[in-house]
Amino acid sequence: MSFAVSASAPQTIAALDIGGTKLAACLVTFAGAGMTLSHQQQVAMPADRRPEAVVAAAAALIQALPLAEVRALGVAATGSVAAGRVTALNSATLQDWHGFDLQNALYSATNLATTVLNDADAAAWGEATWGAGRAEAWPDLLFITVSTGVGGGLLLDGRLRQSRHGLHSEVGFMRSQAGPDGQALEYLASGAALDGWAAAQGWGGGSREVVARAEAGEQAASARLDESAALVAAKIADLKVALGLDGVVIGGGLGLAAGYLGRLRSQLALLPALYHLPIKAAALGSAAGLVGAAAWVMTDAKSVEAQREHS
Ligand code: BMX
Repeated sequence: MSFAVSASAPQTIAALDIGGTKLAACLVTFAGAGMTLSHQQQVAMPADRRPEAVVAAAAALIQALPLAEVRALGVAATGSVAAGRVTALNSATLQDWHGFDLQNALYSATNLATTVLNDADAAAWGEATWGAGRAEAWPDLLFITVSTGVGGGLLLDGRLRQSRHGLHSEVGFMRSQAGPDGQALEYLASGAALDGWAAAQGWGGGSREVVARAEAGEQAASARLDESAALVAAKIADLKVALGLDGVVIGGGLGLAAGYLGRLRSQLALLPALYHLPIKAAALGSAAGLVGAAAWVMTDAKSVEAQREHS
């Protein structure tokens, strides 16, 4: 889908983020050199996480927005995305999503031209163009969300890495232990992994309680967070030397929780200097995916340079 854009006239895009635990939507208006979010709203993911139920809840959220001036819909969705179709890698997050044509389903439900990106890819694009990467000379940028899952988005030479089959930059599905029983990072380091660990300690407050206890100085909680941060830091280190990354941006509910970024930096600092690189917090916070999905719709050239020239 191509969207010719006049640089001067304001353009409003509806944005939708389908995450592990919530659906969020807003309008994103691009005018001259500025970008504004408005009408932000959020609901919990429906208990039924199959495609039809999620599309119905998402369509209701979008239809509640004032759509008169809206020219298209940009979507950030958890799961691997190829040509608008979504496949869940983690079947606890989305059920029965096997190449589901989300782009077409949302187009049919809203009548808006729809473009779908993976949520971490969208957030990477949002942070590179309007967030923490904007002030940096980081053409090779990795975004990692530590949230329900652990997701990744990668810019190489200022271009968002996309693959024909959709399976790319999935940092959470890199394996974390050697051998046939090695678990993927996500099942050890994510918010959902910490929720499970908290429950096993008899704590009802999930990963948030782990963070609160660690901040209050409780040793077991602190060690468990360090373990998560060390696993993520090891992946960052590997990707830095493999890809020549300039910097990393961290997002997600756990990634942006008190103390997590500091733990990540400390764990990376324990490794030899060749693995070191700057790590920043997502400047757009939980809106990174919304902004990125909308910004992606706005530029045909799909390079950070083109996006900056445009804005
Ligand atoms: C999972 C995977 C990624 C996603 C990441 C973060 C699914 C359904 N999702 O690794 O595609 O980017 O989670 O997304 O397999 P979250 O919002 O679900 O945490």
